[in-house]
Amino acid sequence: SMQCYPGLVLVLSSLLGALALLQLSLYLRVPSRYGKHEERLCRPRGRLPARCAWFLQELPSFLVPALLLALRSPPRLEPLGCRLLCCLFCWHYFYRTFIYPFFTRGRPFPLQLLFFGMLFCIYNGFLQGYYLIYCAEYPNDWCTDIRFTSGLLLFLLGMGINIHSDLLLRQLRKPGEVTYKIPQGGLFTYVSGANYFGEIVEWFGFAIATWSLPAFAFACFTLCCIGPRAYHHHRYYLKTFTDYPKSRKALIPFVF
Ligand code: NDX
Repeated sequence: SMQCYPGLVLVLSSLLGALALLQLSLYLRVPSRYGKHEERLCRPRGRLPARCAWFLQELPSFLVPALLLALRSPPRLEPLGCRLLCCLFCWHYFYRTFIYPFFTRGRPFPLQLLFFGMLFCIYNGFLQGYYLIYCAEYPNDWCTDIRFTSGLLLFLLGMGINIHSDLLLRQLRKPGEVTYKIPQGGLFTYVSGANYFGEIVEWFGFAIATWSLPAFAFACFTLCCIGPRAYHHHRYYLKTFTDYPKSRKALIPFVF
């Protein structure tokens, strides 16, 4: 039966932090090669339709913690907080796995990145789920703690921004279309990476609500992964559209 090994959590979280730094060093200069940053468009081999790719890639992030939650043994009478927080994580990935892919109008996704993406989702799904279900301990009144309530609020706000922004992006294309247009409306009025901004706010909210090392490491990973990508999107738009709104920032409204 499984139990908590604090050393394992520490090692896995540190590795996630290191992976965040690796991402930052790799993707600050050149963007990761999918979507609008893929150079060779007409190479149908080695890709999967966006729908299958995002489904497969994100599935472990839902499945692994959901299974850990369902099959935990020995049963532990953990405070409500742990299960609730684990459910929040699963809830995001339920959306990302079972809803987002079925509406996406994205280009086919490179198999190689899909492979790494899936590995990452297994790793992170395990770390977050394992920590919350086997290790985390919260006082019984955690649900009224300012960290829990403010974190939850940020999480929900971020998720709302992320889902809304992805919807706005999707509506830029008719089914079957693969061209890029200038995103308009919602937070896109202020930033080029509105969906990324939402996702980053979401995971920092989650980190505050769980007040845990694994969740802070994941929030940093998210920042280092899609932060640079927002900057590259921004540069792409400025280069491609001469009428691109001048006051729009890359990631953080009014700042950067
Ligand atoms: N999946 C997270 N690293 C990633 C996939 C790539 O969920 O080797 C991280 C995630 C993975 C990455 C994942 C982990 C690290 C990897 C990386 C690849 C390399 C890297 C594996 C797992 C790696 C090391 C070295 C450490 C091993 O055609 P299209 O696709 O461009 O169409 C797009 C469309 N669109 C437009 N349509 C019309 N006009 C425009 N102007 C348009 N602009 C965009 O909208 C898409 O269909 C859609 C969204 O596009 P985009 O580019 O804005 O978002 P995208 O990057 O595709 O992300 C989609 C959502 C978004 O909400 C984002 O917040 C979330 O997923 N996401 C994405 C990446 C990571 C992540 C969240 C996280 O870290 N939490």
